[in-house]
Amino acid sequence: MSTLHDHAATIMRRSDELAAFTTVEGQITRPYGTSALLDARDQLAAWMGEADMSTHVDNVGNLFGRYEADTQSIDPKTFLVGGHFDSVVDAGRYDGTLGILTGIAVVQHLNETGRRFPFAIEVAAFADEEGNRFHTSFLGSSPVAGLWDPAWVTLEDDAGTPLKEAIRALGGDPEAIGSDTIDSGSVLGFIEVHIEQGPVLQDRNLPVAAVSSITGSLRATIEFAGMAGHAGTVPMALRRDALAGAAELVLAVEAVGASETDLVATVGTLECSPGASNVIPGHAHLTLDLRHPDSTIRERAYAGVRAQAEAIAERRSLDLDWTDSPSFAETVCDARLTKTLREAIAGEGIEPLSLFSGAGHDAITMANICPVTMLFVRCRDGISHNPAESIDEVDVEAALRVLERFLFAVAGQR
Ligand code: HGY
Ligand code: MN
Ligand code: MN
Repeated sequence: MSTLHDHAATIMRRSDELAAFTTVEGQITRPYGTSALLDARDQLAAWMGEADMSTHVDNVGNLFGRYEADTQSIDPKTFLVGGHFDSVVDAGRYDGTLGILTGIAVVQHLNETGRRFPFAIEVAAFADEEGNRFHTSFLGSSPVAGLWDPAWVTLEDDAGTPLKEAIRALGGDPEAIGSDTIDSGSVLGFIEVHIEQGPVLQDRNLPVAAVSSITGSLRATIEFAGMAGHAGTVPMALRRDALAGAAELVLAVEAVGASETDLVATVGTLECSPGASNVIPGHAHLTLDLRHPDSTIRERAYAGVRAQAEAIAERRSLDLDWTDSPSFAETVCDARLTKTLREAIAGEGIEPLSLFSGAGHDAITMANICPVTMLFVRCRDGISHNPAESIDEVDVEAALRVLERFLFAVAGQR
């Protein structure tokens, strides 16, 4: 029988093993719908099986491992523990996967010690949270939480591959996704263990903290079209340089982000074509990610960026194509569940701090069908969305202890 100390070591090892599932050698890059994602899912399913969970996959490609309730419980409800197993480009190895691996480890520990609850535990492994490939958010958890938009099946990635094809590559039926919503009456709650992705826990010398609320975000893909031409012969005054327009917008976005406390605004991708040193760029394509916990401020800032894009296009005689991407609203974690989580943290002798999350998480969508909470784990120097992402095994052990104690407390409340 393994202790939670042993399980923490297993999680560190498994995190390394999952990191090997990548589409780009030498990186961790695991977008939705790829064979790397499929292989990672198979590996997770195998680990779920070792923990005595039955597994199933839904149409969008999420994997669920179910650990049944005790035999006395008639018509038991489910408590969901989860995370995501897609990644950003050149990612770290803990963002998302930690929530799945801690869920599996706690279930395995419960199973090894012969304990079950008056509810089933399902470990939810979401197939797409980052949304990098199709410029989405929470593609995996959206249908689960009843927030699937059927129009999304017409989305394409930057190479023109339809989302439908990516769904089928994971074995799903694009037309059936809408029917995969979990009945909210059957779910008691959702918890995700996630790296903090910020420096506060390190600064406070704490291993874990509860999450009080999660920011909201607005996103767009933006295209400027001008006129490609000869870099040596077209006079400056006659140019319609799409990249120069995009460059102006990048700086405008930075200024908007800096204009208000807690507002952040990022251009994370910028591409131009045709892309040759002696050709004036005729097209520029960029993405906007803008966040603030208050929707009024967020929407005002977003409208401000759009107005600046329009003004730049007008002044430079460029065509502007602005497309709103799926965005997410700010979410407050459930007060009762988060109180239970704080008590579990205190029960482990750790000061029960609550943190705000500036990153988006599947708890946002899951809050549509059940109470949600999150446990943050300290990460070194707050670095995330970066291969240097790093956590300590001893903090993972603390997270496992808190998670298990939390589940016992939820069971005690039933
Ligand atoms: O973008 C986010 O906040 C998250 O990491 N998906
Ligand atoms: Mn992330
Ligand atoms: Mn994440």
